[in-house]
Amino acid sequence: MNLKDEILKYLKQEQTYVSGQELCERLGVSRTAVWKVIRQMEEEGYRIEAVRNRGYRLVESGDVYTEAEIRSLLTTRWAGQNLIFLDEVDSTNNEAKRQAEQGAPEGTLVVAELQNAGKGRRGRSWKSPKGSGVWMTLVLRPEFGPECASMLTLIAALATETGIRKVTGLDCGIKWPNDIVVNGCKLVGILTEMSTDVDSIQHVVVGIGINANMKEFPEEIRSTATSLAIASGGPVKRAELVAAVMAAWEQYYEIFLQTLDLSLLQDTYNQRLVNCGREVRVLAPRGEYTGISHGINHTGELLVETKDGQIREVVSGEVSVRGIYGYV
Ligand code: BT5
Repeated sequence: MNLKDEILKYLKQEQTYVSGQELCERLGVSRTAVWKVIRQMEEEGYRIEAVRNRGYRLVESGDVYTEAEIRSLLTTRWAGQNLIFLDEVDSTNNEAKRQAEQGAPEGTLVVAELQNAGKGRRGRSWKSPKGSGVWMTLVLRPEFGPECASMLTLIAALATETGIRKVTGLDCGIKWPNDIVVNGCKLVGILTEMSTDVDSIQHVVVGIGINANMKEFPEEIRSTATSLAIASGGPVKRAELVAAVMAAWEQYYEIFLQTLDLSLLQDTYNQRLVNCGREVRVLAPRGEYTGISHGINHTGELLVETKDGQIREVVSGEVSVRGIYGYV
């Protein structure tokens, strides 16, 4: 732990005044060193009260988005414990792949303030401005085969939805396979990419983009995108979101590993699926069709009942699903 991590942990733990002297003694550093870190923390958005003869007290923090703040909130055993925080990157998925190729361990999490080439599926772009979103990617080194990889996107959606609900209380839902929506607009996008060797996985990267504090969007996505701040009426603390999503991820992923399918998670997933029981339009490469969605099966395919009563198992990756009248 570096000095900032330690001071932050200490101030959070105590919740009352901690004297400069005590910090110096505990951490074995000079008063000047402590003072410098406190100044830096204030610049990052922490409000720290300094009272003569009593010491420092952490009053509150706004949307402080730093490595130390995320670390201080992580409750996981492995997910996100190897944390890489960057001010700017092309895409956290690309960086996670570069890290994985250099041997980064399972659970490595790349987080960036800004992506200058954020990616969606099939070459689409993902808007990732500075200061308002959670752009992050988790590295996995699974032992299961490539056929299981598409389920990871669904687990990520479940974890992200759980994390958002915990931090904001917002009633959002999953739009199969890779979106989270609220009020009919897209709040989160997920992009899973894998690198394989003949028939085994070398590594998988699971990228999650959460629109947290944006107040507006560029013209081309204005009618389909939204943010947590818009939907919940106020700013959210992004570090809390990262920690809550990682906690939920670790829990769901470990359940998934017990069976290597979604049989234990399917019911929870279907409860949170916005397009369950509704008429949907499936945009498949070989044409479009409509039907009633009945939720996912134990391997994550969406079950769609067409007019003739036939149940089709829609495989993610090939298709987009829309509501009959709009995006959801
Ligand atoms: C996705 O693709 O939804 C996957 C997005 C994954 C983003 C994360 S951020 C961290 C990690 N690093 C990356 O580079 N990517 C991942 P898709 O279903 O193809 O949707 C893409 C479409 O969503 C675009 O064509 C736009 O129409 C729309 N879009 C772009 N940016 C958006 C935003 N910030 N919010 C809502 N919609 C957006």
